[in-house]
Amino acid sequence: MKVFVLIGFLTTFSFICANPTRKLGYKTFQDKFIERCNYFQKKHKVKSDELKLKEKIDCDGMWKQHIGHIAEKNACETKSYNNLFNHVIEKNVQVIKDKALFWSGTNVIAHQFAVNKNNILTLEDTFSGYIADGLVWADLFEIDKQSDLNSCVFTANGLPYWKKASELFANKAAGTVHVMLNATSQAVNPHSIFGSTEVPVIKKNKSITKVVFILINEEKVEQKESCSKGSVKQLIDDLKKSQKSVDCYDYKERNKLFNEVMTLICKLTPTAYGCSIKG
Ligand SMILES: *[C@@H]1O[C@H](CO)[C@@H](O)[C@H](O)[C@H]1NC(C)=O
Ligand SMILES: CC(=O)N[C@H]1CO[C@H](CO)[C@@H](O)[C@@H]1O
Repeated sequence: MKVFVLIGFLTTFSFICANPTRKLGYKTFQDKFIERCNYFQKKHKVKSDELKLKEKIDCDGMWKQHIGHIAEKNACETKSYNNLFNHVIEKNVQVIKDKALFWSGTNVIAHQFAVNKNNILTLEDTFSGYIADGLVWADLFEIDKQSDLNSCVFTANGLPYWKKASELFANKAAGTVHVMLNATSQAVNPHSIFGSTEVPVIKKNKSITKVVFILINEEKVEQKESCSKGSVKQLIDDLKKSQKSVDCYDYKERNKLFNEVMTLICKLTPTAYGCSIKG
């Protein structure tokens, strides 16, 4: 009896000592992931809701089968997430028509904007984005493996997962899509998720017929790029070659939507370029 207690104690003790960070972060990650997976399905259950999953996903099962043991696979390879996306998530998510908003370098504004508009959805509103939003993938891995992960997981909160999720989002988008970019400097960064992952799918996907750009700038200084200059101009030309219809709005070329975004920027950052602050 005493021996068992002692062994139990030693096992627990050595586990805690050997994996202090993993133990803390791992559990939180697991709990949040499963909890959000269940909550998402409760929240989106009306038939007309395009975020509703086609079939119920067993959240504990999904964790056990596809995420819990991810640390034993190569964290930096998108391949490690193939089964999760190809066999569980993809077949259960619906097409998002005329509502998808892609963003890059505009995290806060894009999400704030999406919250205000019920006809705009970001990746983080969809199932795969929602369940992992803000979670730190490095928490799933042993400390001694973490140095290998610096190249991907630490830099973008689990890049391979987000790469798969973004790819899926672009694949499921249809009709008109919106893109909110940071025009302060290079708006279409080839190393961003948008530039590296979403753009190629958007170009290829024939279901996406129109792309509407909204170029913003939250800094004090004037933006470097516009609809007619820089990386966005290049992308617009490419999209037109891929038979997409394109609209682009910036500080010179405004529409109602741009003005709404501008109002939001000035509310959150009154010192931003183009906001008239008194005094
Ligand atoms: C927008 O781009 C500028 C220049 O690269 C950068 O300093 C700024 O942090 C970016 N804004 C956001 C919200 O990422
Ligand atoms: C080529 C490509 O990526 N096509 C996808 C576009 O989006 C639809 C859904 O809207 C997918 O079914 C296609 O596979």
